[in-house]
Amino acid sequence: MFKLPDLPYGYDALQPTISSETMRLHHDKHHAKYVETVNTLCSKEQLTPDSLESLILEARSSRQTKLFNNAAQAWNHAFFWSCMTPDAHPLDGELAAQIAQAFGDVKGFKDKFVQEGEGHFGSGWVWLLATKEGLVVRSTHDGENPLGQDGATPLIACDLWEHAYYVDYRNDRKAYLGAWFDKVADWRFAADQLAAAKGGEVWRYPAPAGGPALRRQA
Ligand code: MN3
Repeated sequence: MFKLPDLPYGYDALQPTISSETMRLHHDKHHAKYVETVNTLCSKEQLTPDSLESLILEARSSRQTKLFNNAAQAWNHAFFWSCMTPDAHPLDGELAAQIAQAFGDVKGFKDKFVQEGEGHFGSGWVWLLATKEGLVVRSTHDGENPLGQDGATPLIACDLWEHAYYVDYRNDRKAYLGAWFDKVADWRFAADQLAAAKGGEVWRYPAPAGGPALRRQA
């Protein structure tokens, strides 16, 4: 069984950029429902995955759409909570250097990230990815995520679904993206992901409890 991870900060910690009302709905209702549905589907199909990551890859390759969408959304949201902090720190170090290489400078990167997110039609996510060709900004539809896609490592992601911003920004996705980038995006987390992409432990969803590991001991 996969657990819904707690937020790494309080519901009100990201105010005024993101209200506690949004965080409560987003974490306790939307994210919780994805995790619950994954567990229900796993029980029904008698699946005992070692990790959410392996389940996502398996569900994608076997075209189990409902399982994939819910597993990927469970992962994306936990990743997203880790991509934000009440204690935001400017972009610097190796991450800033690679951003300069790919986008000219931080402003060029912000413009690209916000434009990609604003221009993305419908629900999805906007990502900064580390690829073999350097850093890229990419958006994905609905629950889709970059795991297992051409070796890209996600460094940071922003939720483009309306539930992520409608309470606070109504239809102004661009304002949401700009404030998110400037005020709450955790560039230290992104920098850690970049370092890990070169040989280390990238972020992973908490391992399922009561799963295969327990049975192996029996
Ligand atoms: Mn969401």
